[in-house]
Amino acid sequence: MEAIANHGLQMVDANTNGHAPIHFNVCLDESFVQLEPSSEVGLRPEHPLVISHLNQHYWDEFWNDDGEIIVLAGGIHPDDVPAAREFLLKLGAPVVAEATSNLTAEESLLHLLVLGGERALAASTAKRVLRLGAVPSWRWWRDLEKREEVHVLSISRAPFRGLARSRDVSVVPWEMLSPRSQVQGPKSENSPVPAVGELLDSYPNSEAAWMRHLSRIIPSDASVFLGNSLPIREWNLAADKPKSGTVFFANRGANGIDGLVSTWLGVGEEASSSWLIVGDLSTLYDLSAPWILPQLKKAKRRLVIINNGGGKIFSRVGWLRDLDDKARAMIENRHALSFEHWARMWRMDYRLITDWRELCDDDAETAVWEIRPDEMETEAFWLSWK
Ligand SMILES: Cc1ncc(C[n+]2csc(CCOP(=O)(O)OP(=O)(O)O)c2C)c(N)n1
Repeated sequence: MEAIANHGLQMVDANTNGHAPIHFNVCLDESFVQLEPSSEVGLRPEHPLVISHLNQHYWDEFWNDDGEIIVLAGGIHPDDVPAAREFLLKLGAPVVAEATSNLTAEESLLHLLVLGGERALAASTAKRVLRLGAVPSWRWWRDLEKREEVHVLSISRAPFRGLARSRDVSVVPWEMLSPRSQVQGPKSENSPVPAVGELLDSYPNSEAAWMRHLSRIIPSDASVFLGNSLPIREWNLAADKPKSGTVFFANRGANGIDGLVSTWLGVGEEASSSWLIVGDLSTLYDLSAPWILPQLKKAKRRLVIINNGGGKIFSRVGWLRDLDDKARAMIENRHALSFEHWARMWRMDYRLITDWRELCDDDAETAVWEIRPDEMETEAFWLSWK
């Protein structure tokens, strides 16, 4: 604290006598936090975005290794889809594709796509994992941290490994996917598809089932932004195959749930139909985002909030589930807010939808659909899907 005080701490205490929250403005100057690159900071000798001898070495090492291969694909820009498609067809290994891979509507790849998400991954016996695109959102991927015996290679436009440095995880640049890429190796068999469809039929108002309803109503050529956190996972598990021309985006990275509504408005600006499927807490983090609407082109925009009354991802995290209800309520930031007045404030159409049979589109320009999934059905769905 002393160190901070010496470097320009401003304390804004509006005469609260310590009985109310205190706002600290911590002003750090550059010399204190060393924002400038310094010659003393050890930079990696090879930049992962440059094709180099080291990257070639990682690449060869992977393909010269033995063992079945499984591909995890996610976060691939639509412009990069043709290269990914060509490569995957040549490889012929099973692919677990997130919606954001933009590969799930590719007819030519359907025979390679593995459905069933985490469940299919849990059954995988692959000894080599090839990540294509951004860091995957699967729990199974994160658990690779502890599985040193699995050889992981990432092919990505971003240099992030997505697993800790304790693991030998290599990231090679996207450009290595040239048509001349040599790929070979024993392939995993496509595992049988676990039947999620029947469960979704049984619990049609569960959160996962809402993803399927939404995927059926979203038209061709739409731009769809999946907001963190459960919507991404539930969409990957439950959505139908997208209609042709649908493109998917999501934010994966340091900013977390900040600015999701704004990012969606920017990413989908050129689309004639632009959809955001987002959690309630994430929406609450970005309430000022719609200020820009009057400056955007006219388009159909659907801001679909899955309002489950808080950050429910935390009720799906193993060790948190065992906490007492008070602690969980605090971590989830439970609330009973409605988004109606917020929607009206920004002159957006508003609908509250609690039953899947009420879901239908209309001619409104920008509309907020607040979906309240059935909590009991959601719980029952996850208990059965385990
Ligand atoms: C800026 C930021 N703060 C906090 C987090 C931690 N975080 C991850 S998911 C989440 C809750 C999201 O809640 P909601 O949008 O309601 O989605 P749900 O979990 O219910 O699907 C939080 C707080 C984060 N990712 N980013």
